[in-house]
Amino acid sequence: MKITLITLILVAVFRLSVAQHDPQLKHGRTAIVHLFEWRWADITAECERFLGPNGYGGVQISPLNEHIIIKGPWRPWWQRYQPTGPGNENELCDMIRRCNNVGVNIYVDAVINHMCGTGGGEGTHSSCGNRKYFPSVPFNGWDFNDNKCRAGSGNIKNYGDANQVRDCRLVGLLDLALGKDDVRGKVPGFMNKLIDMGVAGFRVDACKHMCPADLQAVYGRLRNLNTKRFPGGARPFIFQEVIDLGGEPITSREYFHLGRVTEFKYGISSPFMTNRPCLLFWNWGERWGFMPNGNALVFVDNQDNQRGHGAGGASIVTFWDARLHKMAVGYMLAHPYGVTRVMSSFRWDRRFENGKVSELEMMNMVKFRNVVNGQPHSNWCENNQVAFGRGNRGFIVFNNDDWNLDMTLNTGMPGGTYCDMISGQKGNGRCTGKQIHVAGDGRAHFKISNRDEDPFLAIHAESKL
Ligand code: AAO
Repeated sequence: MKITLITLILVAVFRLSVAQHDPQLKHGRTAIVHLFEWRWADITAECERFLGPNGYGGVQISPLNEHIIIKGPWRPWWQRYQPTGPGNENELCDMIRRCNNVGVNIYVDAVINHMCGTGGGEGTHSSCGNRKYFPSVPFNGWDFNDNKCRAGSGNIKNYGDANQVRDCRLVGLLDLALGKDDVRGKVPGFMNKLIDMGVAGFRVDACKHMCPADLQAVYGRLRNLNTKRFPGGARPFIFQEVIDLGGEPITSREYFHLGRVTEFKYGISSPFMTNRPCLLFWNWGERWGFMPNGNALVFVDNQDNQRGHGAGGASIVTFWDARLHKMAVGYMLAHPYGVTRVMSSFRWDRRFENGKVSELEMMNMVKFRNVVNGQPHSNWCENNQVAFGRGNRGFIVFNNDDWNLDMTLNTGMPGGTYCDMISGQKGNGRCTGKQIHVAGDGRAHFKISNRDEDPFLAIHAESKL
């Protein structure tokens, strides 16, 4: 009996430690897109119309829990991050089923650290407020950390104090006592329902504010993925939001064994935002102090830092500078490091969160990433003109200088004529955009004007005529 118990524990720990890092992507797909604030019906349509046919691997959807309604002239996006109870999964079924049908996974943004703000207000489905009473879960006053918090205000004031960060309220949000078994027993139930419906995993919000041991207890209660959609024994993909730019007692490393972690150092050091000599970018990745490749979930910007919330501030490229943003996202999708997430957001007037969703899609670069997956990374650069190859399967060239790029470079690719996938497509045996002729020795001549709308070129094995 004793040996069996030890074996079971070891198997459980091993299963937990290795498998939640795998995004469970299908059919050679490699990239995730964050359809931030998109309605479920629009996501379903996008999966079938665009994401499935163009090789996207998955969608991160916004939190689906019941949430507070912020009264006022406009509904801020962040009201979704103030739960008042579990979500109404029925609205999700169709989306999850139809996206899975076209090879696109669904990852749910799970807000499990807290409930709504103490400001109160009416929830989408139930009331909220500092009474700490949430009948639809149910949670009551005993299920929060207020008695553990040592900060006078009850809120986190000092990120240098790990106890405050873990036991006090993040921006006033009622902090759940996940250290209590009956509290953390209620979280997996909500997540397991989604797993049974066919989701592939979760972005877990505000993990810095939860103890790794508590998260391990929650994740350990998650079922394997639905075998109608995924292989037997497949674990839900977990990517944990931890903002770690150094200088705080809580670090990303504490969460590595539980799943992947968001690497915020990646976005703020995008080659197109730092004026560091390009030669330094040849080993951009772990050698720059980023977390190990197998732990990283990477992105150029996210819903927070494109708005000045969270980390990164002015050193983040966003769609406000579309030219730089497209190059930064193109660089990310061409580069081998991490599991990549493209931000699909919406423009808004800086004064209030309004406006229509407009997609900044990099579908051809997603295809590029799929085609070069697993290939080594070579590098060339001069000033702000950067190029790199991915084995003999792909090559990309950027001109971020104030003058033209006019170079012959060794692509490492087989000779032939290739369609540039930035200025156009390959279709009906011809290129709709620029053509690149690669000689038998792999060398090709590239010309990129610094006045081009998109001053970069990308070719890959499947864009060859
Ligand atoms: C809203 C209102 C609040 C109000 C609250 C309750 O804005 O004024 O008090 O409701 O009524 C989102 C919005 C929040 C919103 C919230 C709830 O962004 O504005 O609050 O919904 O509606 C920390 C957390 C991180 C968190 C980030 C925003 O660690 O997990 O704050 N992000 C997630 C989500 C986010 C969401 C929540 C969490 C809450 O992505 O969308 O909030 O569910 C340092 C720390 C970071 C810390 C930041 C906070 O970062 O290291 O851990 O993030 O400070 O600003 C440099 C430093 C970097 C530093 C950064 C910012 O870059 O190197 O370390 O500066 O100071």
